[in-house]
Amino acid sequence: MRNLTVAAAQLGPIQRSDDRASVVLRLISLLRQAHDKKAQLVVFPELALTTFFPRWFVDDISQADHWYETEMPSKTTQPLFDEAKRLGVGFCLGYAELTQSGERFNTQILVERDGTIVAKYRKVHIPGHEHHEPDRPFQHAERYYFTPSTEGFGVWKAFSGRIGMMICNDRRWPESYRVMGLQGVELILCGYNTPLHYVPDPSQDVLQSFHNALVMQSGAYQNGTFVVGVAKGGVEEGVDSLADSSIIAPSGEILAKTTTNGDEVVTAVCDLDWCNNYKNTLFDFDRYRRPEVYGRITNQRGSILE
Ligand code: CDT
Repeated sequence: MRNLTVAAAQLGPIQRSDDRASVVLRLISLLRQAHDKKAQLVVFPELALTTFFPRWFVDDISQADHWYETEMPSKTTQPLFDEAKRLGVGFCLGYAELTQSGERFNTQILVERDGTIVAKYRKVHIPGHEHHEPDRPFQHAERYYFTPSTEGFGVWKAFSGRIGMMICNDRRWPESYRVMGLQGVELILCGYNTPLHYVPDPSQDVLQSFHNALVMQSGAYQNGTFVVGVAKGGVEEGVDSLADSSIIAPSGEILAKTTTNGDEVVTAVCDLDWCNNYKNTLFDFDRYRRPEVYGRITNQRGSILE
């Protein structure tokens, strides 16, 4: 048995007027609640330090610089690192990153129990639109604010297991899980901000909760891995977003799930050896996969109709 107690630390809304320091206090409170529940690793949502700012468009992107982090930890986020180290708890945190060379990424880091950053992941699948769409009730201009990462999906040895990360829209793509599955991933950490209203096709609105569970439970089962999905939920600046944070086993079963759309912690004991029940049987990749007939997966992007 390789038991790791993992916490999904869901956030309720962060309004535009909420400053970083107040958000960091909320994160520290969640960290302490998770520690009280014996958590060793605490997972926070995507863009956990600010409101989901891609819902607004600015003509000059430098006007949005204040939403991004230029260093990690920073003076404002250092107290979170300090408290995590003091408690001996690791964490995973999503934030907007502005690099020294001016690149903008939607980023998630993994921090070990000694306070060191052991891994950084930058979002691969960037959803939404590039340009201002004034007829929408709210923007989802992630493709304006973030460059898609070309680094792909890594898996890191940490917390006595193999840990991978993905961010929000990545969870809807089977390739995200599979690329990590092929590196033996045992625990995938995923923060998300998912508006309940999907502007391009509102018929999907009532299915948001179903689709969220569908993709993460399938990804877990088909790759024999735990998946932790953590929301920033509730009504943020008038936009209602999905909560439903959950911890999913390699069997595809949900082990823990939040019941509110506010700040909330749920935990589960994850025996990472459970992954082998799937990795060594039905999903023994080396025995059963047929990569020689999967060429289209990497050779083409869109469908080709003949
Ligand atoms: N943050 C993020 O990636 N959200 C998307 C919303 C749908 S695309 C407008 C998601 O896949 O949940």
